[in-house]
Amino acid sequence: MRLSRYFLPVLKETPSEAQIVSHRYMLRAGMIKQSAAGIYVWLPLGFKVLKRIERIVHEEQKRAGHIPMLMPTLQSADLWRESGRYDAYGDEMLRISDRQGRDMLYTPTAEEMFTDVFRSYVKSYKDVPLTLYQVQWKFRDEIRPRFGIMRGREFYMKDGYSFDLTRDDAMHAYNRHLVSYLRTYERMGLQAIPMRADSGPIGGDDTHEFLVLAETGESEVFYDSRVTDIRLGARDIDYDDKAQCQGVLEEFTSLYARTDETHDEAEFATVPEERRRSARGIEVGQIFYFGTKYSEALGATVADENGQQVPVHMGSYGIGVSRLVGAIIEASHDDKGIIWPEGVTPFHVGIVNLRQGDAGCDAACEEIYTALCGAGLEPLYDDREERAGAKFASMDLIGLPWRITVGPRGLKNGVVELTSRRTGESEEMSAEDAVTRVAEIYAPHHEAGAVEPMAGRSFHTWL
Ligand code: 5CA
Repeated sequence: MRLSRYFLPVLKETPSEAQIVSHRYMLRAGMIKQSAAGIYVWLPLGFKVLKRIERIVHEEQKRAGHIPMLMPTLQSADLWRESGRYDAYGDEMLRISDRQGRDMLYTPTAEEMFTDVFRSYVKSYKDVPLTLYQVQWKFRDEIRPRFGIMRGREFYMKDGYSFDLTRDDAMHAYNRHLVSYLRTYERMGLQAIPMRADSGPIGGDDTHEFLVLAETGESEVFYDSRVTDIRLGARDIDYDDKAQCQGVLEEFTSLYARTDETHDEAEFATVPEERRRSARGIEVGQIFYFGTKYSEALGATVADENGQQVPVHMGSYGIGVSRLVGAIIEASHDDKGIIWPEGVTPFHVGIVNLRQGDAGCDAACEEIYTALCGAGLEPLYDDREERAGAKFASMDLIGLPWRITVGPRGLKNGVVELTSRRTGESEEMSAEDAVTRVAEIYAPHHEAGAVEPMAGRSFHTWL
């Protein structure tokens, strides 16, 4: 993309309404624009990051064997009356009536809808286990929408629902989700710690929230500092292997880590004092096992091996896709702007032409641009007639992890400059070497997503 042809409405002033850094930078970098309280326009740059995050979520869900589909956002109240949640959900549910006076609602979550699909088609134990999911807009009429997209009223969520014959199988679905979530967040350059939590209006006994530690987080958390040393890394996971998934869950959840809702002072006191931490965190996902709560209410049963009708055991699993955009910025920025992790960056590398209009510089930039595109990368080429200082400031603000700077002085010596946004370190090298280096940096990220059924790169191959 050439910046002269893009739409990147960068702001010079710091917007006064933004209280936390991610909100400030998202507004300044031209990623979002507020439309109403807790409702945002996703401008091109923000939309791109949102889609990068969504893609990783899809890839990891697919890898774990889960099946994507899509539910309507407007749903009939009748279905929610069956579960009892139409009345129980309270003011967070946006209720609408259509021209016939029928009660409708904008989906705040989708347990009922998925359970209804299941009960309509699945009749036998042979058709489970089954995990269906979607990435879809949700609406919750939050009392205090704040921090930009972090606590929005409209937000983008991945929500998955598992259906199993037995509790034991359902616990495997729960464990499998936990493992797939760890991988999902790590690919985004985040550490999200699973913590024992409270289930709220979704219900159920077993639930973990995934928290990214950040001073601006809304949740208060308590943990053993050793949990921050554990990584999933590149280990091979067989998602059908019950023992392996259970083992990973134990590894990640044996140490003390809880949100304030389930915090237990007495148990916390058994953690050696020097390892006890209390901090704040951003909740970027939550998984629930709730047994037969919805399947019994809605009559989602299957015939077991003896022909007996039994309600299925269920769980639901959420990832805050739009909230992740903010969480990643909270975890990765400096005083000049955002620093995108390679896994989610909107463009892989910026090209800054220090002397636009100079034949040599223009030609070198064009060559680098073409070579990067040829290597399957997406560069953002700042080809505007602007001062070098202004170009650098915009690049730093929007936070691309790598920058190639092309100027007349370097070109005389046959070199350009490759700069890391994170460290600020620059290295001179030939234009060819810079392209090769950037391609090498991104190779593992391409591979991570290159599982067989979605090896291609177009939108449709996510699904
Ligand atoms: N049905 C279950 C799991 S699919 C569910 O709704 N879970 S949830 O309520 O925990 O939401 C899932 C995730 O969505 C949360 O972990 C959080 O990251 C995100 N989320 C929830 N409310 C908001 C909000 N108001 N703004 C932005 N993200 C939100």
